[in-house]
Amino acid sequence: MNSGENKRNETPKTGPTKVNPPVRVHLGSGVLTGDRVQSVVRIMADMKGVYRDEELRKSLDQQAVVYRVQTFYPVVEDEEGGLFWGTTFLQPGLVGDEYFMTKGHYHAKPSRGEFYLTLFGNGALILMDEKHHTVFEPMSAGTLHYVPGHTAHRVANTGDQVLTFLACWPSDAGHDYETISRQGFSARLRKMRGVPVLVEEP
Ligand code: PAN
Ligand code: ZN
Repeated sequence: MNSGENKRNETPKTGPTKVNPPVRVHLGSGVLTGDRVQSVVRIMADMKGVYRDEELRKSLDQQAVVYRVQTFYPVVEDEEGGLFWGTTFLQPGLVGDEYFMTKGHYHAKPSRGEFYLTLFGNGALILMDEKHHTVFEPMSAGTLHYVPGHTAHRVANTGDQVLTFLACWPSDAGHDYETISRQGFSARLRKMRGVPVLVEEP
């Protein structure tokens, strides 16, 4: 047996992640089931400093669910070369004239991009580049959004039903919430005469 054959028969150090039973995306709801799926819930109390009117936010039910995220972790966090998959369920609602939204973040490894795919509802993907230029892309069932690297991203629910979207991002992307919590986005999405309008911050 030559060395080449020996090498072929060696057990690889890493290999496909076995998931049994398979992870499922329930297409009627977006719910993920299976091994290695974890959930986080964000309630109004977690949204400190996110809205223009912090006093109003504090006066609302602090236990109200704003969004839930389910994530499938086939590899450990920070592993280079892997991917994660998630579903976000963002409730409808307003804090003054601002829609319920996700906290928003840059990736901790800023070059890492991401895909979002809207399943249900209507919303807006708010994107800000590192020069603090902010735009938004309308979200509705079937819209596919590419979040480039070096771009902060946040989603607002502009509709009256739960906004459900799928996401896929690199396992070494990480989440930098701190920069957004300190600086915010350079524009706010506000409901004006019934429609979402991006208003630059002073
Ligand atoms: C998404 C988001 C999810 C929740 O999976 O993490 O929509 O938003 P926040 O993380 O800003 O609270 C994603 O962008 N992952 O990278
Ligand atoms: Zn992200």
